[in-house]
Parts: sequence; structure tokens; C-alpha cells
Amino acid sequence: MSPNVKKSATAPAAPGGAPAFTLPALPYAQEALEPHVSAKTMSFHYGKHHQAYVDNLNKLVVGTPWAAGSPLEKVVLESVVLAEKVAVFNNAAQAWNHAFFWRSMKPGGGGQPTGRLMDLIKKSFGGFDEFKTAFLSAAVAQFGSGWVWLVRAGDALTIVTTSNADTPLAHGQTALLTCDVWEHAYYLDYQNRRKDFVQAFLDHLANWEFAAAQLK
Ligand code: MN3
Repeated sequence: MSPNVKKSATAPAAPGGAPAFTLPALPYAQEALEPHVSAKTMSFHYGKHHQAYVDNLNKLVVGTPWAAGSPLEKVVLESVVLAEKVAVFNNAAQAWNHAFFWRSMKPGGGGQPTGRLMDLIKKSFGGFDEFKTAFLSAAVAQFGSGWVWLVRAGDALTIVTTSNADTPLAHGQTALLTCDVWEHAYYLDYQNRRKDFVQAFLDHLANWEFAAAQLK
């Protein structure tokens, strides 16, 4: 590319020249989750949808205290209580949710957690198979766009669903693992079969090392 050709997607720049928020690198190649999530889905989901949340956020924070850059967690927690900043919350939360979702998966994932996380799952759900059934049921029952999460709330683990951009981060819960159940997450590969997508997530993609690391 000629050095005189600038990228057409122009995010507003902070005084230092760099946008306040940037798209984090995927932790694996776009085709790495095939056949369960196709490279085509990843190219749209990561390259278009996640990128758009980051770009929108950069535009929305112009002239706000967040314009100089801030941890996404901080933007989520500060914007969720401001009714006039719902667009900032929606885009910041979606940027955070997607970065968390990519890390909730890995090539050759699935299987079972071990150690303290497995103990907590058994204690909270009665067993790992019971956990999987409950996670799948919650994902299917979520009406419209949203997310299904394994979270730690106090001493127990629980499954929660959130609608649209909403996130456990905004409700004082510690997210351990998530699956995106917006149609854009699965429609190219599974059409309307959300249950098959979430089953593949649990059986082949879930990154239990990442989830265990969130226990702290
Ligand atoms: Mn998504």
C-alpha cells in the first residue's frame, strides 16, 4: 500500500493520534475454530461486528472523560449508571463482551474443567453434565439477542443470560465463560439452530483454562 493511502475507516483520534479504543487481536487464527465456527463467521463477527462496536465507541467518547482511553471495564461501569450514555454503555459492553467471548473459546476446547472450578461446578449444579444441560437450556430460552454466561456470584457459580449488550460486569458478577447467542454469532453456520451452536461451543470450543483463571 502506498504510504499516501490512508485507511478509509477513520476513528477519531485522541490527542496522541491513536484511537482511544482498539480491536484486540484474536487469540487464534480466524479459521482455527472450524468446523464448529467457520472462518467466514469469524470474519464477519470479529472483523465487522466487534470492529464496529470499537469504532462506534471511539466516535461516542469524543468530548467525554473517556476520550483519552480507559479500561473498557471502567467505561462499562461508569456509563451504565448514566441514562444519557446508553450508547456508550452498549458499545463499550459489546466490545468487552466480545473480547471475553473470543477468549472463552479455543481450538480443541470443550472437555471438562479440573480442580477448583470443577469442584465449584459440581457443588453449584450437581455435576458437569447437569451444568451443560442448564447452560444449553438457558441459551435456547434467551429471547432475541443476548448472551449466556457462567458467573461467580459470591461463593456459588450460576448461569445467567443477558439481553443485547448487557453484561454480568455491570451487575457485580464475575464472568467465567460466555457464549454469544446473537444470531450473527451462528446464523451463517447453523441458521436457526442456536441449540446446535451452543452444543458445539460446550463440546468442542469452551476454554476451561480461561474460565478457571477468572476465579482469581
Ligand atoms: Mn456478537
